[in-house]
Amino acid sequence: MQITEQQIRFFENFGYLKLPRAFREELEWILPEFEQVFADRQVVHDGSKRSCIVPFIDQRERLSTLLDHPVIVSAATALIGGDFNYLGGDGNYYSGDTSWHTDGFHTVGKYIKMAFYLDPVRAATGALRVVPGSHHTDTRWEGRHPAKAEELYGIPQREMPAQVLETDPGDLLIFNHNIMHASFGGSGFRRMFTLNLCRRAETPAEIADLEDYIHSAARFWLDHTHSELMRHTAGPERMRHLQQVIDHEKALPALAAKCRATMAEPARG
Ligand SMILES: O=C(O)CCC(=O)C(=O)O
Repeated sequence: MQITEQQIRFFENFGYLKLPRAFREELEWILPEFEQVFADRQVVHDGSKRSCIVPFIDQRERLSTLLDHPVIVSAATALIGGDFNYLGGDGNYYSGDTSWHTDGFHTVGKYIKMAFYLDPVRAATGALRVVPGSHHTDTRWEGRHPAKAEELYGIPQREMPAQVLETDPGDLLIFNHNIMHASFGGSGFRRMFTLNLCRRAETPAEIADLEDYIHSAARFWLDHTHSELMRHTAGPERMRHLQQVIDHEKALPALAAKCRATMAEPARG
């Protein structure tokens, strides 16, 4: 599947892209592998609050190969360049609504998320919704503040003008980390996992930003961004997407140790 020039332009301008049925054939192994990660980690989700495992695809050899998958590689290459970095990702059983937020806010570099929703999700049942264009770094635009919908516009958050990205299992969603996103009405058992990727950092400002991102994984009590399994099963192509992160994560073990000493449990997102 090649990403077209029009899709690249759409992503640049609106901050998201949907690739319908991109992983339809792989679903027959992705679904049991997803469940197996939760079983292996003995995480029993009871629907009352989000269950989250980080990094996620790294937990299983076969899931790790998603990073080598032609759709992932060609989409990432088109959107952020062929020497993109893999930054880990999460696997979730979501529970209920997710209010409006961004995944950080990067004024340098380019950070994207690829999301696999493993249950059909519609507008009223937990489909991701985005405020198109809200990833642009002009922070003066008040459309970037849907979390203040009540205060700014006198409407509930779920009535903010937004694009609802309804998906079926096998579809792939890609969005810029800066974009405002949310979901409403999802069940207590909504399954989804992600890969976070960024453009290779080149300038000192981009490298500092990459290090900040890497260090933020301390809240998950991680000493490394990627698992041993992910690294040890990597061929040279995959290593291209791991190496810059490995080179810039030296401070992570000490930061994770501090989090272990001060937090009751690893963060859930
Ligand atoms: O699906 C959801 O409820 C939210 C997903 C999300 O916020 C994310 O992956 O960053």
